[in-house]
Amino acid sequence: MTTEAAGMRSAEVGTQFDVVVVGAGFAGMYMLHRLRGLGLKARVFEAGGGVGGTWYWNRYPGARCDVESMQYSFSFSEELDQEWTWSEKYSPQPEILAYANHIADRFDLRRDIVFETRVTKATFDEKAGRWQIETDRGDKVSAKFCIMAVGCLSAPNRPKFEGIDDFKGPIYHTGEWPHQGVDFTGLRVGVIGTGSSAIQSIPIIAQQAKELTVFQRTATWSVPAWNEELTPDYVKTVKADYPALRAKARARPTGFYFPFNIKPALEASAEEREKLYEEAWRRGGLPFLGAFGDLLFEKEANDTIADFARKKIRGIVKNPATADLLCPENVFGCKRLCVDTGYFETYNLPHVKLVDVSKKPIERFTAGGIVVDGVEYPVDAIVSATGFAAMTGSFDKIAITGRNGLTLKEKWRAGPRTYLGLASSGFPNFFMITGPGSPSVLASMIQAIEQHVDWLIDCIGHMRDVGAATIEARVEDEDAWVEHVNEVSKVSLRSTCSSWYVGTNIPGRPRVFMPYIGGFPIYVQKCNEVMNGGFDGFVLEGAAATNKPPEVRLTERWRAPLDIEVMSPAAVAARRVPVV
Ligand code: N01
Repeated sequence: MTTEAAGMRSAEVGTQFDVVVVGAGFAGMYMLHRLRGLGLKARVFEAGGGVGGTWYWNRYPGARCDVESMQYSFSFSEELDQEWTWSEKYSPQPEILAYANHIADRFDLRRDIVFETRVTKATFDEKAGRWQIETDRGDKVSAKFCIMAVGCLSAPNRPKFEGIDDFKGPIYHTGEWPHQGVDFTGLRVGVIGTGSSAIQSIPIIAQQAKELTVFQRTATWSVPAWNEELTPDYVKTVKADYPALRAKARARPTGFYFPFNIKPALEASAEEREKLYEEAWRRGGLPFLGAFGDLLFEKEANDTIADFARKKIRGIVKNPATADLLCPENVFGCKRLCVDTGYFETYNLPHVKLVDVSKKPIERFTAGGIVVDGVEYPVDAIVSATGFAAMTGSFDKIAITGRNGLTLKEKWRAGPRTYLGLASSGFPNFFMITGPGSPSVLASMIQAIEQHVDWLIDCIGHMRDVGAATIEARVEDEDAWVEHVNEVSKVSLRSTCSSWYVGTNIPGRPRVFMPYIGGFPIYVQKCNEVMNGGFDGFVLEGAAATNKPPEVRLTERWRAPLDIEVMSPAAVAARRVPVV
C-alpha cells in the first residue's frame, strides 16, 4: 500500500492474520517474503511512509554503511545477488534505500504492508491464544504470531536540554532527517555528539556551513573508510563466486568477511605491530580491529593500537590543542568503532570549532545558541547526533502485554531478558528479529536478520506440521542464556566503558551488555542445536505427540563449519575471537 493510499485508508478492525510483523525494514521485508512462502496470511505495519527502516529514517548528509556493500545485502537469492550492482565500496544511504525498494518491488511485498501506521499495543489473549494488535490509526486486528522487526537503533535519543524550547532555529536529529534534505549554506551550525552519525555528517555539513561548532562529550575512535567506486572488474570477480563469499562471511564472528590476523599483538615486536597497523590503517574500515587477535581482550594489547591511532589523529589535526581533545582516552573500539571520510581533517578548516563538554556539560539552549561553561556559542541550526535508545527503545514504545498481564517493559526493567534474542518467556508466539541477546549489532545486520528469519520460518513451519498452538521460552533456559550473554561479554574490553551496547548512553537505563558477543557462528550453532533438539528450551503446547524432528527448510544454509581455532566456545573463553 503506498503512502497516499495509507493516508486515505480506513482502519482495519477484526481481521485475523496468521502473523503480524511490526516494521518494514530489511527484517520485516524478508520475514514477510518467507511467511508468504509458507502460505501464511501476514500483515506488516510500518510507521514510516516507505520500506527500508534505518535507511528510510537516517537520511543525514554522508550516511552510508560501514560493512562493504557487496556483503551488506541479502544473501538468500543468488539471482538477486547477480542482478543488483553496488556502485561504491560503502554504499550511500540513497543507494541502500533504493535497494530496499527494489526488494519490496521484486518480491511484490507492498501489498501486505501498511505504511504510516505505528503499532501502539500488542496484547496476548490467553483464551484465544492470539495476539490483539492495535495501531495509532485505529486498526484492531488479531494474529497467532506477533513478530517484532523494529530494528536495534531506531528509537532516537533526544536529551532534554535546558531551554530547548527557547531555541528559535531548527533542531534536526540525524535519525529522523527531513526527506527534502537540509541546506546549511551560510548558516552557523552546532552539532551535538561525535558518534558514527556525527562523524559521517560533520565533514559534509562543514562544506556548507558558514561556521560549524561541534560539541564533544567523548572523543571518538575513527578509522578512514577509503571509500571508492567499485570497478566493473571487482564486481564481476565477486559475482563470479558470490556463494563462496557468503559462505566465508557466515563462518566469521562478525557475519562478514575480511582478513584478520589471529596472532596476539603482545606476541609481536613493536616494529611488526607498527607495520601491521599501518597496513590495516591503509585498508581502513572496521577490519582495522582485525590487525591482531587480542585487541579487544587484553588492555595492554589495546593500548598499542590506541597509541597508533592517536599518532594518526595528531598527524592529521594541525592545532595541537584540538588534536589533544580529539584523541580518545578510552579503550580503542570499546564504543562502536567509527569509519570516516575526512572527519579529523575537518578540524583543520578555519570555520570549524570543537567544544569540549566532557567535564562541563551543555548548560542550556538559548534563543540563538548553546551555552557551555557560561559561554554562549551562537548557532542558527542544531544537529542532534545523539544516537538512540538502543536495542530496547522501540519495544518500550509499544504496550506489549503477555501472560497474566505482564508487560514487556516491566519484565525488562532491569535489562532485557530473552532466550537467544528471539523470544521472551511469558510472551507466547511473540518473536523478535535481532533482539537483545543475539549477535545483532555485533554482526553484519542483514546476515543476522536472515538467520533469524530463516530460523523462525522453520519454527513456525514446524508448529504447523505438528499442530502446535503456542511456543514459549522456558524461564530456566532464558535465565541461563541471559547469564551466558552476560558472562561472555565480560571477556571483551567492550563491556568496560559506557556506550549504547550497555545502555548507559542514556541516563537512568540499566547497565547490561545487550548484544551477544560470543561470535555469529557460535550463536548460529546454538540456534541449530535448539532446533535439532526439538526446540530445546521452548515449551510447545497443543502439539500432536510426535518424535519427528523438525523439518529444516531454511536453516540448513546457516550450518557453517566452525573454525575451531578461532571460533569455538573455548576460544571465546580464551579471549580469542576478534569481533569488530
Ligand atoms: O549515536 P552514538 P550515533 N550531551 O550513540 C553524544 C550505527 N550507525 O547515531 O559518547 C552531549 O554512537 C554521545 O556522547 P557520549 C552504529 O552502530 C552506523 O552516532 O555518550 N553529547 C555521542 O558522541 C552507531 O554506533 C553508521 O559521551 C551527547 C553521540 O552523542 C550507532 O548507529 C552510521 C549527549 C551519540 O553517538 C549509533 O550512532 C551511523 C548529551 N546530552 C550510525 N547525549 C554506519 O556507518 C549524547 N551525546 C553504518
